Amino acid sequence: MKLYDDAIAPTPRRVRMFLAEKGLDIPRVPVVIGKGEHLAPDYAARVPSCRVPALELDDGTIICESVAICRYIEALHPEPNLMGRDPLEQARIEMVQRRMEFELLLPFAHAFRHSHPKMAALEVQVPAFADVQRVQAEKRLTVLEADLARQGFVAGDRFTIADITAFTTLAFFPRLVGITIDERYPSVQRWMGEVASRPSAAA
Ligand SMILES: N[C@@H](CCC(=O)N[C@@H](CS)C(=O)NCC(=O)O)C(=O)O
Repeated sequence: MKLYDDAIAPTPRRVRMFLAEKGLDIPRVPVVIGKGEHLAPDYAARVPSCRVPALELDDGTIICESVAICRYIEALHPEPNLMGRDPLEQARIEMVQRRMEFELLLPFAHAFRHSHPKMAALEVQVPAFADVQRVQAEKRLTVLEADLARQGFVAGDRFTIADITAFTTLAFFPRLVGITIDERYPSVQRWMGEVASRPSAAA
């Protein structure tokens, strides 16, 4: 198995954190987005979406999409559990994980991709869309603040894949889109500090 990985981009970091939580170390092949390596013909032949991360199995099978990769890893290495132990918990974690992806990550990612000069080569930028998405991101932060004021982690009382999605989002995008996790978000700050101190955050 090997993981096609970019050291800076937030989505591959989701998989690296997930693997680190499991205590797994899969060989990594760097694909540097900043150098356009994800668009190179040999990578595009393997991974037609030209995105990272991608997991290549020993028989050459490619799995794209960070959550699909995590689900595969979770099935192979169930402990420590990050995606739910029974059908109800799996549904609850998936519910929150999808909300973190669609409602938090995507607004931040769109705001970044449609406004940051470094993304101009990869995106047909629509600055007004970035502005709208920035507002959405701030609104979702407020909801997250309320959630984290009453529970320890994003999906409840224990660390899950939903925390990884939210943490890697908030560790990367806010300053790039002019949003500060400031005193308006004390519970988000508390939780960010706790997740940042987990060994997996170094991944
Ligand atoms: N939904 C995909 C998103 C993958 C993705 O967009 N990765 C970014 C890096 S964070 C990428 O490869 N960007 C290259 C590009 O935009 O051309 C996943 O979860 O794996």
